[in-house]
Amino acid sequence: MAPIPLFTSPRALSPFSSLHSSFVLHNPQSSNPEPFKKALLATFCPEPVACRASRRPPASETVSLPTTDPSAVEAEGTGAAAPSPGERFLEHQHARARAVLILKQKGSNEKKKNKRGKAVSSSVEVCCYGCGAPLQTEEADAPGYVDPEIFELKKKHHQLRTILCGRCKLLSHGHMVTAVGGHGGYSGGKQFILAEELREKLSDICYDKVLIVKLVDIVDFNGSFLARIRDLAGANPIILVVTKVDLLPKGTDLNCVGDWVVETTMKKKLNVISVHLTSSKSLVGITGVISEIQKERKGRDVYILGSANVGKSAFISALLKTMAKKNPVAAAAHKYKPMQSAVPGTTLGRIKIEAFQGGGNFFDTPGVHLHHRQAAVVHSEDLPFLAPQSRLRGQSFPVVSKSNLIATDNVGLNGFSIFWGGLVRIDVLKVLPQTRLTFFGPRKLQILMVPTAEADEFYHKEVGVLLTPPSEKRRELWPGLQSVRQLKIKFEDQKRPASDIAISGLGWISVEPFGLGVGQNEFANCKGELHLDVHVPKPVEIFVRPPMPVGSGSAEWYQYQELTEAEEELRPKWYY
Ligand SMILES: Nc1nc2c(ncn2[C@@H]2O[C@H](COP(=O)(O)OP(=O)(O)OP(=O)(O)O)[C@@H](O)[C@H]2O)c(=O)[nH]1
Ligand SMILES: [Mg+2]
Repeated sequence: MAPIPLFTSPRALSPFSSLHSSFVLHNPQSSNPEPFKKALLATFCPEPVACRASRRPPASETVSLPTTDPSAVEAEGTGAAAPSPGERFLEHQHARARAVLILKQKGSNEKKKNKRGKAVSSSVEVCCYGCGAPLQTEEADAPGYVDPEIFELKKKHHQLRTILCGRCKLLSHGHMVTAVGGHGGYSGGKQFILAEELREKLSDICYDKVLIVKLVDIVDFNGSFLARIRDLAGANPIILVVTKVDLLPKGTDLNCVGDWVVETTMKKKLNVISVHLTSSKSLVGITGVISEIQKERKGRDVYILGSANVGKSAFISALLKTMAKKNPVAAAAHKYKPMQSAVPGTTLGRIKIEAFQGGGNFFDTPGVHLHHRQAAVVHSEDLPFLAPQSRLRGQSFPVVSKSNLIATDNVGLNGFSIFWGGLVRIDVLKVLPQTRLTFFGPRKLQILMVPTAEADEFYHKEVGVLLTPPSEKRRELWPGLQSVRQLKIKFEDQKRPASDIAISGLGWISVEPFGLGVGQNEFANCKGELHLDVHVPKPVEIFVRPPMPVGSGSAEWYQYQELTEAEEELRPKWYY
């Protein structure tokens, strides 16, 4: 796709009015009415939604992109169509190769043969096609477990390649089975693999000549960016893929988001060939990435790298599904595609996937577990809270009314604290009466507002109850929000948000200094800074960044950088 032309236009702010006095502000998605008895003010207003995309990708790229109904996705490891003779041949070849490997290893381990008789040694390097963990028949709770009888049967029929381990089967049914321990909120145990061990499995990629596809989650752009990717990738070329763009608020113009991503990537001094905005659910951008990979790989293998849970395995599945239309090798590989799940730490080993006609492989890899993301402090059972299930909708404070100002005491959010579940607290110290904070993140977290004077007591009482995660079971061991960052956010422009406050592993808060109806004089008088204190669990990182242009209207306020031709030439192009 050709580069997208630059576009700037003045921004029209959404109608905005505010009202609040004191105590709890509610989230209408909650079914529990009890806390709201106390509420003197309580509603939130989602971001207004109207599509204003300034430019669409060329028809050649859009027409061929099928959309996917997630509910219609096949269960892992099952295929609707019967295998073709070619696929059967490939399957047979793989099974044979793996069986030979087992026999070899069995021979060399003859003396150490398992005392339990039939059990297969865990050192046998035949891996589960879902997660890449070595298959084993000893520890039922550990990754890679297969019933010994099934293992023998599959081995006999040369079908070891078709084995999905017990944990992957549970994951495919929506269970949250963590396998990565010793990191953050859960202590780990015998059956856990350490985050450091997973990272170690990536340590030799930098010595090979490969093509790297680095994935970043758009909902947690800064938290999942993996700035030190060069430690893993070495000097190998990198294609940057931004995942989950289907989750962006309705009306978002991907042209603006693409430019924003390129700007941010340039600031992080990461050199990439190109940037792709994609969704593995709707398949947006997938054909573009496939063409780019085919152009750039030049016979090399392709490694998919990224932080845990950014969507690497889902992305490979989307690639295979799209490639399968013209490529029987990819079609065969798609039947045994890697497992995807909302649990960070789904993939536990390198998974080789033969996908290119004429040779060459994709490698799915274990995600890098970063200590500064919320997933590192939240207990594994509470992780579903962190995963957005559907398109984000901003929740704004103070409350926006479609009509007019309902009332105002002329202090705005000053003197209030806003809780984002039990994971974030924002004390509003000094803002304009019209300042608006809009939260973008998983909808399962309630957003509640109380006067700052009562915030400590409120948190103590409601953490694990109204303020989740942590869930009630975990509140006793919950360390609390020990880290406070004092933010001074500068603003100059009346017509655009000042900044985003991004919370690693969760989402972000857009800070708009002004609402509608502020005249030039008032603007001139108020010019300055906004003061906020942000509390989070200790290791969690807070990023203050230029506002991401999302939602309807963002195309009007988003400012493209003026670039010289030379600068334009140096910048990576973005596609979707
Ligand atoms: N809405 C949406 N969800 C996605 C997309 N890609 C992945 N997901 C979801 O994100 C979660 C993580 O996806 P995975 O593919 O397992 O992520 P991963 O990077 O392989 O994770 P690890 O193997 O743990 O490192 C799953 O619940 C996916 O369904 C996407 O494009 N859109
Ligand atoms: Mg994975």
